Amino acid sequence: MQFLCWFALLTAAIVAIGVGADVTYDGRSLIINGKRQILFSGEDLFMWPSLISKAKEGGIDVIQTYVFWNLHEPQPGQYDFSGRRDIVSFMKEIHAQGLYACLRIGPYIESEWTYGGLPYWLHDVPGVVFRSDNEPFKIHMQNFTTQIVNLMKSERLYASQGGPIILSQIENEYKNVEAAFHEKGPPYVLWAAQMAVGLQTGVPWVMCKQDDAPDPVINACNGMRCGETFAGPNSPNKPSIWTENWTSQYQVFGEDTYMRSAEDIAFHVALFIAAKNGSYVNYYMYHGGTNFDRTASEYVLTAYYDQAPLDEYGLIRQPKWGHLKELHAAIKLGSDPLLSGEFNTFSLGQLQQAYVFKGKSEKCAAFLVNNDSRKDVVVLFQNVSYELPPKSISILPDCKIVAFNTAKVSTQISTRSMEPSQKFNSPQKWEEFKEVIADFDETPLKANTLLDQMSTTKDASDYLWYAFRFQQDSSNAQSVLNVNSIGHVLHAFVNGVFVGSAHGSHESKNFALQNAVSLNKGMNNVSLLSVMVGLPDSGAYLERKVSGLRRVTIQSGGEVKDFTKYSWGYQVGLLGEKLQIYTDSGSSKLKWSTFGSSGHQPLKWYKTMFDAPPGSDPLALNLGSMGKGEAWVNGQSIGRYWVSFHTSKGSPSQTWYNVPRSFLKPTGNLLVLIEEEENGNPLGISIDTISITKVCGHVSNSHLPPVLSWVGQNYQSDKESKQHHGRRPKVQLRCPLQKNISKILFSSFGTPFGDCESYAVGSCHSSNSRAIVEKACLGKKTCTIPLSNQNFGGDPCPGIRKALLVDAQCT
Ligand SMILES: *[C@@H]1O[C@H](CO)[C@@H](O)[C@H](O)[C@H]1NC(C)=O
Ligand SMILES: *[C@@H]1O[C@H](CO)[C@@H](O)[C@H](O)[C@H]1NC(C)=O
Ligand SMILES: *[C@@H]1O[C@H](CO)[C@@H](O)[C@H](O)[C@H]1NC(C)=O
Ligand SMILES: *[C@@H]1O[C@H](CO)[C@@H](O)[C@H](O)[C@H]1NC(C)=O
Ligand SMILES: *[C@@H]1O[C@H](CO)[C@@H](O)[C@H](O)[C@H]1NC(C)=O
Ligand SMILES: *[C@@H]1O[C@H](CO)[C@@H](O)[C@H](O)[C@H]1NC(C)=O
Ligand SMILES: CC(=O)N[C@H]1CO[C@H](CO)[C@@H](O)[C@@H]1O
Repeated sequence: MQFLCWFALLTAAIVAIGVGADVTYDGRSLIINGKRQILFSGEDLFMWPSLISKAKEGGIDVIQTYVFWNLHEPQPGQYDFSGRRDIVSFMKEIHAQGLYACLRIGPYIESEWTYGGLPYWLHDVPGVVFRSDNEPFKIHMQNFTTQIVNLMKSERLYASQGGPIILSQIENEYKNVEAAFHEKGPPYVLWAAQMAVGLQTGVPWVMCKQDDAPDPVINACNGMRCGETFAGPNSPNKPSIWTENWTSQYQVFGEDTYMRSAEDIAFHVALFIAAKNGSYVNYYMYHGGTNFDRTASEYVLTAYYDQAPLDEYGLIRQPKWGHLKELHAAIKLGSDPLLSGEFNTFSLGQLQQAYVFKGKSEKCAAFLVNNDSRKDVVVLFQNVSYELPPKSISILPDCKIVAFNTAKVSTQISTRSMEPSQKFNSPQKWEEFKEVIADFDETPLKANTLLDQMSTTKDASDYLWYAFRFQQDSSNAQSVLNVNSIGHVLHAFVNGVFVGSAHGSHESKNFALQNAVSLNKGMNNVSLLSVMVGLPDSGAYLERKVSGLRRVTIQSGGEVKDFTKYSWGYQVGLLGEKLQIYTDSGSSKLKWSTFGSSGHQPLKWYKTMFDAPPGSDPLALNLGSMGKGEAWVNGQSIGRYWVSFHTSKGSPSQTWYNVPRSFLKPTGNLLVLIEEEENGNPLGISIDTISITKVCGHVSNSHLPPVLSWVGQNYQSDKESKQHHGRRPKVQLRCPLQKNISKILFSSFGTPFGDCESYAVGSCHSSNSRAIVEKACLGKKTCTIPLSNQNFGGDPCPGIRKALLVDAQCT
């Protein structure tokens, strides 16, 4: 019933707008309006109202977000807070839904965002050294931070003014690089803290991973296992805050998805609360979304944390979302003793530990931890036996009844499907435009050396042409072109003919291209297109990082000609980019050809029109037939795609690319792609709808609170156990919005084999299983089926622990 208190508190805060909430902290937690708080926070990059409400329903109290300097100040002194950049409206939406906000200003943010959020123009400020005790950097950092804080203040968005913002962050994981800055590091930390505090927001500041954060800035933990790794606040007066609990991991092209289970996340969150006095946990990410445009950093995928509790498309990912929701509720049931009780810990066995919080008036909450990753154990706690599955924590909000165990997932598992809605398989629908291969003579910029790609393009494009020409005395078919590059992809052309491509990876950025080429007698033109897949986002001295070609040689017969120091011509970007041919107006500036008229060759633009698929399901382009490039819908970039870079398992890291419905008109939408590779085939593209099509629940008798199933003298009747939070095991199914359960694919009460991915009837199976479940669920949006003999018309196998597995289709 903490939830009621919680909402009451917020209502009070909203009514009290103008008066302002007082946000302070002590060694236990943040204190808002004099009240201690345990807070669960969800990180997200630009969530829409429905996402905020799904987060709230999942037991999230705080929305934490970064501020992206390079989005908001694209040119020095020119600020942009329009459209997706409207951070004020975002804060107001959070407030309107009764949640708090944590604003991570940075302004260095890393976050797999291009250049770590710093605008590229900062690189060209004379004498600048990023993130150190360096005047030019500090001036710009202070200006931007002040700009954001003043904007928030002018809209009265700090909790101290009655707004939602209860915390702000300055810098980001600086400890990782501090040593590299030698004597310029520590004074910068001190300066950043004082500068931030001096802005007088009326709410606390945090520095994450900065164990020496200067007072009164709170040092916070980032990581996957803060319950084990966090050394704790650096002062007894500061609370234990976890700003980034990675719900999975960001993904790069060429790598497989990292799956972090709901059980593992729940274990570490419960441990942080129990063992580290944790009072604030933020999920990184709760919703990641999409790196539209060219905003992802080096090699980082366009989809960002699709494995988060709310997936890339904003759909609820189960069981992660539901399991964490139950965890939040269980922890909050014990808020009183947790926040004001006395703490004790004692051993329950070799690898088992109890963490007990005893409050006034005998209120008590306990966490029973089994750190044995293989064995199920039974422990005795206050004379009662509890069964603890391997690597799990049971939460007893009253020190008696288990409200939650981190390893027992009773939430349904949902399956997401992509269904083609429109195919683009007709050649008549497409037009194409062959990108012009840059030629030395035509290049606008010349230099007698290989230039760094970043300082040449200034991030205006991923593409930089490096061109040269040379005289060859004889024609020689045996020549070999050798290029060494550090960023990130290379396509090579000799005399206008494609000769080969090569690329590096997130792990190894150096790569070489080595291709046989045939040279003409006389003049030869070599054009090398170097392509970056995002700027770097981390490391010390980011401003010194360079990219692009490092060495170029041609071997002919026995002779090696080195062109590294030679007369080079440069062109930033492609012609199609310059003309913005992906926009309505730009696409009419040139003559498109019929599809297929220019044969197979890399570097082609493709264009088609399409109508928005009916309905409201999220949409994505299936680009599985393409190679590498970027795609635009009505002039808006939906990001880079790269499906030809396969993972070790032989599949693309990302096949589907999010197309928000807000980018679309009902009819006549313009789709344009630049395809860099020869084999990309737009005829295989489709626009797909994305939805949850299947839900499955699997619970067994072991989901009963252990006091019921294990200790004879403590056995309680069904009637009694119902009073204990209604926690009788049951399968609960829920189809997403606008969908009902249309078919029961499998149902077995007994001892079914397997799990929700593959299953079969076991030796014990109630013959009523299907009929009972169909009756309860068919045609409904949600249904609940209790796991009880009574419900299934009798016990199919007395004396045996039973389970119920139901798999259902949603349409
Ligand atoms: C910083 O902000 C101040 C006040 O807005 C302005 O006068 C100054 O030009 C800015 N400095 C830089 C380097 O942008
Ligand atoms: C948690 O708080 C208790 C009581 O304030 C203290 O004894 C204990 O050391 C703290 N634990 C950590 C990990 O900070
Ligand atoms: C659990 O065991 C692992 C590995 O043995 C150890 O690293 C970790 O610190 C332990 N955690 C707890 C909470 O005891
Ligand atoms: C546990 O049992 C012992 C012996 O029966 C008894 O003395 C003690 O009071 C009991 N403790 C609790 C917490 O019930
Ligand atoms: C090389 O480029 C020059 C200048 O555009 C052109 O005149 C010449 O024909 C090209 N040579 C070859 C072999 O393509
Ligand atoms: C789902 O069921 C409800 C009530 O049973 C019904 O009103 C609704 O039309 C159904 N929706 C679909 C999409 O079948
Ligand atoms: C992104 C990142 O730094 N992930 C780290 C998260 O924590 C795990 C385990 O502690 C590390 O292995 C990852 O590198």
